[in-house]
Amino acid sequence: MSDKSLTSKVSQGISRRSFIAGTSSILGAMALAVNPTPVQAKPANTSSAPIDTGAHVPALVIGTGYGGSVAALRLAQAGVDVHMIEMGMAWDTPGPDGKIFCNTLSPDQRSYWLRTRTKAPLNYFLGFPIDRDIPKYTGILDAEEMGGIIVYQGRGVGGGSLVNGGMAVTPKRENFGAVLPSVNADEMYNVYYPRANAGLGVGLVDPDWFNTVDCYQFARVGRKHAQRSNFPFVFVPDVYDWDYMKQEAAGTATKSALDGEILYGNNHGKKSLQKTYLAAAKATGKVSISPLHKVTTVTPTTGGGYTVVIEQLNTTGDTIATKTVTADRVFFAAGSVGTSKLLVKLKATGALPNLNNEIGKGWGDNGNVMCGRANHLWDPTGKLQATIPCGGIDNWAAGGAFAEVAPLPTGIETYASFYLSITKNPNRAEFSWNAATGKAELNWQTAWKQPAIDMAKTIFDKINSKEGTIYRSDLFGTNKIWGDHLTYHPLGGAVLNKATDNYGRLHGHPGLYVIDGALIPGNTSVNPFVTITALAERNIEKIIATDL
Ligand code: FAE
Repeated sequence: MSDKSLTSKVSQGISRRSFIAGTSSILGAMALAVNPTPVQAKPANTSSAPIDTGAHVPALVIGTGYGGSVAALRLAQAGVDVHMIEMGMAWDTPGPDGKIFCNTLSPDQRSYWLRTRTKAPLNYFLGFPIDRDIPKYTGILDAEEMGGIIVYQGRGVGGGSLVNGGMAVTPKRENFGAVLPSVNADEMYNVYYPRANAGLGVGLVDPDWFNTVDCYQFARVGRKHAQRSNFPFVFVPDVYDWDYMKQEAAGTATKSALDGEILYGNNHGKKSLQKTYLAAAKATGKVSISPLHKVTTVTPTTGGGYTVVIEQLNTTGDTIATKTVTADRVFFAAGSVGTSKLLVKLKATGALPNLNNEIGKGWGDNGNVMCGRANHLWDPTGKLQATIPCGGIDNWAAGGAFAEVAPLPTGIETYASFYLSITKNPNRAEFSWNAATGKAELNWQTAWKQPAIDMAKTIFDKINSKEGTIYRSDLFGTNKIWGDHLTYHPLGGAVLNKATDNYGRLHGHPGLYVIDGALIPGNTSVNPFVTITALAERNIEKIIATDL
């Protein structure tokens, strides 16, 4: 199928007007027009019957995040029937309060995946812990504790797109060679990044509006401090519907980003995958989704294809049925951690004995580290803060850090500037199978964040010195400056051209593919989901053309 026909087909099920042209760099993105029209598609309805035991499907996709959604849409458009298996909930039905998602400031059972207490990334304020008890439930955000790091991930139909900040950043082209060394950059920047940006509905904040509106005062303070220390401040595209946010600010639409909604889902405004790729996939009539279903085993079937064992869960996480189905092809799109954990288990237990020794390797945290700065009283950051970040400080070339100016939407004036830095941290970890516990483990060490801290300091030590300010030490504990205990951006574990061929085909087992963040060797230099989407677009196009 040609690029042109694929591009034209993405718009089936979604208004073509809702798409804008893609971008090839952060700076280039500043020239983008603001998306004029909100996405028209309704969230994907996942109420079709879940998969039955004994079923046979031509293509089974494990996970409904970025990689899985791209694979499902493109396979369906090529005429293939697809079934997607998702361990999280559908997130298409309002709760008793009339809302699908709960608020960041008042988390209830919907907030966390099978926890009895919240595990907020920023878990202290003024030195006091802010986590609270909640009923155990298959909530939307998983804070998965993997040895020396907590890996935050979205759970539900839409994967990470349900919980993330929507920052949709294409790496600068000069950095791409280090991101995906075996991939042709010309193809990515001419074809697949634009296609991904269009499919995701990426847009840029209106700079004039940004300059005046209360809810971005925190970002304007961030810009002022960056520029006074001679760092470039760049606007960063996002998948939030900026027209909708203007209406929120004007008081003519129900508030979402301006009401603290983000970490546990946005009820309005954010163009999650449910409104873009998954809506288009459902509109083909060839894609079904089984929420609250978790894949546990994949083995070759005698005579060809694969046998897949799936556990059906209830909302407290118990297995209520075990189903066995067969598939001609299986796409691993369970996210970097989900795909890596499955593959190391399947290799070690002999279910997929021919997988190679690269499985589980090359895992990185995208160099994530967070910090806050205490501003002077004449530099308030505003008690109303949009939850959607839209700007960053670029010191990648000189200091190895790209810092997004993040909101602290507490509803009160904090005089704090808050940042998530993506750094060039070179440390990589490996998943392995522990037969005694029956679990996959990751050997990341907390101390491996030190290079990330050092790189972030190239920005914030300088700004603090220039402004006469200090780091906040009350946000991640008592007297703790750095949020070095977590990542939002897990990448790697089944690296492209190592664990797979250069298009995601797993070595040793024809018909098995990896198509998610597990392919990317640990760092994208910016926020990762546009790169995950673009790589999936590239790989599925090749797979459809040559394997089907
Ligand atoms: P992902 O979206 O994680 O989807 C995997 C899906 O597979 C999930 O829905 C899982 O529930 C499901 N799954 C896992 N195991 C199984 C199994 N065994 N059986 C069935 N289903 C399974 O994967 N990135 C950005 O670019 N910009 C941002 O602003 C940004 N902010 C973030 C904020 C937060 C709080 C978090 C958690 C992440 C953020 N990210 C951001 C990262 C981004 O969401 C992430 O890189 C992508 O979602 C990864 O996409 P994948 O397709 O690899």
